[in-house]
Amino acid sequence: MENQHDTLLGLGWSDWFEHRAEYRPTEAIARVAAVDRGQYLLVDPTGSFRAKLAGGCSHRRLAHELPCVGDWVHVERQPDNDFGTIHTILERRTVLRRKSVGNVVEYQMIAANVDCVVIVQSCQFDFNLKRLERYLVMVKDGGAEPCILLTKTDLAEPAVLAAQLADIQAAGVIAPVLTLSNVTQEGVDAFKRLLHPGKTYCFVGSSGVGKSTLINGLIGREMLATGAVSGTGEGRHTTVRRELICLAGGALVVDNPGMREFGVLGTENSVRDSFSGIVELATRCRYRDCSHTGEPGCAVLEAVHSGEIRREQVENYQKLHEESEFHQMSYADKRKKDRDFGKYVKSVKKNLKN
Ligand SMILES: Nc1nc2c(ncn2[C@@H]2O[C@H](COP(=O)(O)OP(=O)(O)O)[C@@H](O)[C@H]2O)c(=O)[nH]1
Ligand SMILES: [Mg+2]
Ligand SMILES: [Zn+2]
Repeated sequence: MENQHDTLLGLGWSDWFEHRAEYRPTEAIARVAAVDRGQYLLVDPTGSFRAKLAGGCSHRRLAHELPCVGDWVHVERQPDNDFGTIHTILERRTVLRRKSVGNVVEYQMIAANVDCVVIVQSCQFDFNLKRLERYLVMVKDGGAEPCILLTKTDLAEPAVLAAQLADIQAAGVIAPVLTLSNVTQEGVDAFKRLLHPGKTYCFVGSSGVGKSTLINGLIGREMLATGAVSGTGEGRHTTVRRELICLAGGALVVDNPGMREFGVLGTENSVRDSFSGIVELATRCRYRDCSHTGEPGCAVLEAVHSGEIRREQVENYQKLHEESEFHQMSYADKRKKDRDFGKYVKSVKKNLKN
C-alpha cells in the first residue's frame, strides 16, 4: 500500500511516529494546529479543516488526555462534510506541560511533539536566571531540546548583555544561547539558521519579549498580533491562542500567549511583582480603575512623560495584565472572545496555503 505518511513529513512527521502509528482504513492522520474549547483546527497535506472529538465526552477527560497543539491524531472525515471526527491521539514523542496548581496528577498541556523549545527572554527588564532555569527543567522533563534566546539587544548596553550571557554560562547551562534584535535585525539570520524543515519549534517566555514580532518576521508579514498598545486603549492585541504555523522554509513554529500558562508569572501578585514600579505608581492615579491610557491625573503616564519609566514598560505591563485577565474571565466572556474563531480559522487557512 502506498505510504500516506510520506506526505506528512513536511508537517513534522518522522520515523518515530511511523513506527508507532497504525494504518486505519477509515481514518487519516492529521496534526493539531490550534485548539479552541472543544473545537480543533487540524492540518494535513491537503490543507486545514475543523474537527471535533469523537463521543463529545471531552469534559470527562483529564486535560492531558485531550488533543493539544502539535498532537498527531487519527481523524475520520466524511466526503460530504468538511468537519472531521478525532478518534485517537497518537503517542506523544515530547510534551511541554506544567503541573496544574493544587492537583498532583493533573497536567496542563502547552504543546506536544515539539522538537525544540525556544525560551525567550528580553535582555531588557525581563532577564531572570532562576526563571530561565525553571523553563529549562520543564523542557528537559518533556523530552524536547531547549534553546535560549535573548531579545531586544538594541535596548541593552553591550556590557549588560555580556553580563547576562556570562551569568547563563556560569550557571552551567549547556543549551545554545542566541541573541537578537527585532528592530535592528541583528542576530535574526543566525537564529533562522537554527530552524530546520520538518522540525517543530515552540516559543515560550513572558509576554512582551518579542516572540510574535520575531515569528511575524519569520513568516514575512504581519500575521500574529503583536503587543503595541494604542494611546486610547483601543486596538490592543494579545496572543491568546496557541497556534502551529508552517514557515516557508519548512520549519513549524508554535507561538504562545505567554507566562501565565507556565506558572512562571502565575498570579496577579507576581504580575505585580515583576512590574512593581508601575503598580506602585498606579496607586497614585486619580481613578482607582485607571487604565493608564489617557485618564486625567494618571500617575503612570506622568512618570512616562517625565522619563521616570519607559512607555514600553507600561505597554508590556498592560499586555501582561490583559493576558493574565483572559485566563480569569468567566466562561461567557471567553465565549464572546472566541466568537471570532471562524474568522481566525480562515486566516490560518490562508496562511497555510501560501
Ligand atoms: N526595541 C525592541 N522592541 C521589540 C523587539 N521585539 C519586539 N519588540 C516590541 O515589543 C513589544 C512586544 O512584542 P511582542 O512580539 O508582541 O511580544 P510577545 O508577547 O513575546 O509576543 C512590541 O511593541 C514589539 O514591537 C526588539 O527586538 N527590540
Ligand atoms: Mg505574542
Ligand atoms: Zn493611571
